[in-house]
Amino acid sequence: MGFFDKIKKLNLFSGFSAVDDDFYEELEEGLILSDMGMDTTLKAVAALKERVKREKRRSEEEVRDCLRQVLREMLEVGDPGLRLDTRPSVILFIGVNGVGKTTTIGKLAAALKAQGKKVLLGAGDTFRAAAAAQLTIWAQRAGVEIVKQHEGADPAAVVFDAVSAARARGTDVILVDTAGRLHNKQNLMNELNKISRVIDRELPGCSRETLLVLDATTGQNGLIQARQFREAAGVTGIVLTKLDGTAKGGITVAIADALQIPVKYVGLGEGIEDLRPFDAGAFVQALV
Ligand SMILES: Nc1nc2c(ncn2[C@@H]2O[C@H](COP(=O)(O)OP(=O)(O)OP(=O)(O)O)[C@@H](O)[C@H]2O)c(=O)[nH]1
Ligand SMILES: [Mg+2]
Repeated sequence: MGFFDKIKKLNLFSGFSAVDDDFYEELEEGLILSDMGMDTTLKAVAALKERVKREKRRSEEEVRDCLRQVLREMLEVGDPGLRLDTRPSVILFIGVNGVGKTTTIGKLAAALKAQGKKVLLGAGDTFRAAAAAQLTIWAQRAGVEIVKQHEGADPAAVVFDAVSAARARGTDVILVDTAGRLHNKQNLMNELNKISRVIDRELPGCSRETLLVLDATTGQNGLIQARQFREAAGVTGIVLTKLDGTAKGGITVAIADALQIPVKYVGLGEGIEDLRPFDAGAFVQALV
């Protein structure tokens, strides 16, 4: 069983008898039900019609294959890899509360360590005491170092400390956790900007990723969040969590298409192994 098999296959071809208007209508409904959203669904179906006609496809398997290709092209909107060229490089994790930021950091720390990289976690979520405690557990599980301060500390100061520690210790990658919830949205955005400025100042020219973590089960709501964060924080990639067991995998295409930001990782469970680099080909194979 491949890793992406944890994604539920969409039931899109149950009523297939021929490529006709009924088929396309049902397909549209199926895609919308999978949280692909109206705009992206219409775009995908139009592209499929065009392709099926051009390539004279008829059988269910041929049309299925065309759909896979259409979705794959819509998913490939940028480099899905991480840019980690400098020592240290920095990856900032942002997103609203509960989406899976801290868990994703733990999983990614373990994966990067397994690649031979020296990893340091920065506990930039100082809003709740429990946040640093949770990240500490993940640091232990992954066998990596962590820099933290007391509850209520300035997250930018934590990042400053993490950068200093990373320099002193020859760390390859710093993974920075952030708070998902603050007193209000403006506070949150100001805080992210401040963190960003500290990184710019302390590590000019460093490789840097800002990964927006989105919970796949929140559907189109995730898109709204993504738009807000994109404007405020210069997102370089998406991590889509909780794709395990949801029949809403279409949200992945909606996000890539609507935001034109590459999905870089997907979370398919709560365990340390349950994170994978995003592979559009394998993903559409599992989805369709
Ligand atoms: N099924 C499943 N659960 C996940 C996945 N990723 C995270 N979770 C769970 O989602 C819950 C929230 O995860 P956290 O990592 O604490 O989320 P967070 O974004 O750090 O939340 P805040 O710190 O409150 O902003 C936890 O119970 C995780 O185990 C995933 O890919 N699949
Ligand atoms: Mg957290």
